Amino acid sequence: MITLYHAPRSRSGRFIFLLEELGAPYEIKPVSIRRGDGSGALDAANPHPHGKVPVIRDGETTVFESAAVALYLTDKFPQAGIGPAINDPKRGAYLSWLAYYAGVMEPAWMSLFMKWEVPRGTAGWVKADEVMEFVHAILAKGPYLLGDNFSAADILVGTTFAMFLGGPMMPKTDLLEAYVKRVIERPAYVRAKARDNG
Ligand SMILES: N[C@@H](CCC(=O)N[C@@H](CS)C(=O)NCC(=O)O)C(=O)O
Repeated sequence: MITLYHAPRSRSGRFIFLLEELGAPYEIKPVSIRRGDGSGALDAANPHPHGKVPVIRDGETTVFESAAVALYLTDKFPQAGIGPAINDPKRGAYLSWLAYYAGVMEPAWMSLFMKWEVPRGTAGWVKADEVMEFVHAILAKGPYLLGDNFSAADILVGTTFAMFLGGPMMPKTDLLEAYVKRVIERPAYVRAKARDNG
């Protein structure tokens, strides 16, 4: 049984989506988090080192950081086929997208949001428009980041677009809109949304 530490309307909602896709046995443990608007509080029941979500527990194992949680779960429940296994030719692309999401995409969007200059050669990530150009080129070959295979990388990227596409950080295009639609029309997303809101 996987325990997902979850706060409504946060990054942990994506893991309800993933767990539903995987058909994994799971329970949700609601925790409070400190919100950007100053509401909320640290929760002593949350095992995350900084009081954030998502975190999962699997027996004695604790995993935090979205990309790590995604990889752990898709490796643990391979039968769903949404995380290429170690010898799959798409494994490298899968790992790259998970790391790229955490290490390049999120910092790029946050830099734009905070109006931080991204110095080429030292920042470790690139400007948001370069990220969007790259994602666009990959999805033009689509329909998913790994081509024909929907993966947990689409859960991270697709749900982020679902939330922010059309805003100042992510200009809307027909191609990206169609991608978001493909991701959020999945029955597992609809079930997860109902659990997140309920
Ligand atoms: N890099 C982390 C970010 C997690 C994160 O910042 N989660 C937010 C909710 S969307 C949070 O828990 N914020 C509470 C806080 O910063 O104390 C991941 O991807 O898992």
